[in-house]
Amino acid sequence: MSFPDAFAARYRERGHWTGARLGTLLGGAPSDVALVSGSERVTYGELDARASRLAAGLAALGISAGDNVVVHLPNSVDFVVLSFALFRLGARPVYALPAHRRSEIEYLLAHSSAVAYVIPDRHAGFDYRELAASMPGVPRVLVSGDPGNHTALSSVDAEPVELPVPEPSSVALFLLSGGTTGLPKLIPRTHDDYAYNLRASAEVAGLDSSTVYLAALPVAHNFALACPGVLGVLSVGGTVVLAPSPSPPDAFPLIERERVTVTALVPSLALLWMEAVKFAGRDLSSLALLQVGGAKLKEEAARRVTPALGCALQQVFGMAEGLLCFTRLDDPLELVVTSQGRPLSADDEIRVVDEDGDAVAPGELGQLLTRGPYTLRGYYRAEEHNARAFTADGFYLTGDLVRELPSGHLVVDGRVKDVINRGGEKVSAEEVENHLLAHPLVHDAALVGVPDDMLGERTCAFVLARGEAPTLAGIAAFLRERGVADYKLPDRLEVLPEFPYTAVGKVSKKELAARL
Ligand code: OOB
Repeated sequence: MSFPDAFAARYRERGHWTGARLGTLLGGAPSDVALVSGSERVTYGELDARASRLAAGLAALGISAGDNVVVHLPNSVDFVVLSFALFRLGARPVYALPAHRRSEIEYLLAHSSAVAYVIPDRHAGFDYRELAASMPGVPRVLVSGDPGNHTALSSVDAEPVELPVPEPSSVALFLLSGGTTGLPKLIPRTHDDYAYNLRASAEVAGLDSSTVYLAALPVAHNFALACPGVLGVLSVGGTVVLAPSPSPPDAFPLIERERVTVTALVPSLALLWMEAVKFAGRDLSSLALLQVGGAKLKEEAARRVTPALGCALQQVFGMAEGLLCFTRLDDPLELVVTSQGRPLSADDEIRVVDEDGDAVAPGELGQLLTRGPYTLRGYYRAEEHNARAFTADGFYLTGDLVRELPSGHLVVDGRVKDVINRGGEKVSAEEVENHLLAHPLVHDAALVGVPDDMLGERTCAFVLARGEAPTLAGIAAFLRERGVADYKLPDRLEVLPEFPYTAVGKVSKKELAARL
């Protein structure tokens, strides 16, 4: 589903959509350093040349505009080169997270009718080649690193060729939704809308060619990819330092060595960094800005960021579906620590509504609905779900409960969607419940969020047993066997004789949560 003509015309007229294509958004001079990964330094000239050669190589394999490719790479030079190659080809990366496993990947490959699947050899102790080999019907596999029995990504190489230029209004890539029902939905992002997303984000974060950005979170996630993330930094000619993980032992030496100026974290990692910095003995003085988002940053923690890390804080409330809210660099400190920012674009439209869909009084809590120049109009191949996820006039129902301040800033305060936000990683209750129901000892299951100081929330699986009670270890092993990503495994298990029900006969998750 694309943007209606009248809206597209408006977004062009207002200068948001410029006709830019993502494949050409490299803002540095050829000799400037674009990427740093371990001991490797890649200049803009090299990045540009490598992307062109890879695009030509992919074209020679028969991959062309409109084809979908599942990209399952960690933070690496190949991730960036491949992304630019696909953008130039008009082929569309479907960005899976490194933590995803067989259950998620099988679904993504099938649902997107992917023509190729790109993996690392090993990452974080996991062999992705074995994962690829374990899936029947997997399309062509390309491996970054040692290919084993598959094809090496490095062998996909050809003299650059003239390629048809993609339409700016066409889909450039797919992001995954945190999932409100069952498996993740695919979010189509166009060249027009995503180019605007990253350009406006770069501006609001104050980036320029002197920026050194540490990509600590997975770059397959919208936040580290384009808010402003890797793409935003490259578009203004800055340098991206790719961290293998966001842990202080990996990240701090990189900040010190490369004089990193900006990075982005989820709240649980910000808390961890604020503790670790006391004992790390590392010089983080180059850091000027820390963006925090993905889950709610508590006010008390927000107040500690600048004293602990010596940098400014920018809260980011965003979603892969589009809408991004940022606190501004010149906002008063009180707003920066107590709100989740205000919309990025003057043309982001916001509605805060009650259960009947009617606007609440100004300042009251309600569900956030939004429409705008970089917010999707429909998920990919999900007609039925789209009918529920959008209003008739195209507003997306975020599932988040917010309060709007007179300044236009939003305070996020809960949600109506059945998703548990585990330190920024979104766990769809329905998806996990479906896996639990397949367990031979589980008669019924409900997954509920439990407040947690570090992660914000953890998960608790409530189950009704079929005879013998299952154990947490048994459940975890069973879900792993089914190929479910580790972050979705329940943190806690409670076996009950029966569930509490609501008046209409639904399992009362509210009451279950209250029992913990
Ligand atoms: C980001 O994107 P997603 O798609 O993984 O998750 C979106 C959801 C939001 O609907 C909201 O429920 C929650 O994550 N969220 C926050 C938040 N930022 C995201 N809840 C409270 N406070 C915040 N600051 O998480 C994402 C995408 C782009 C930039 C930043 C985060």
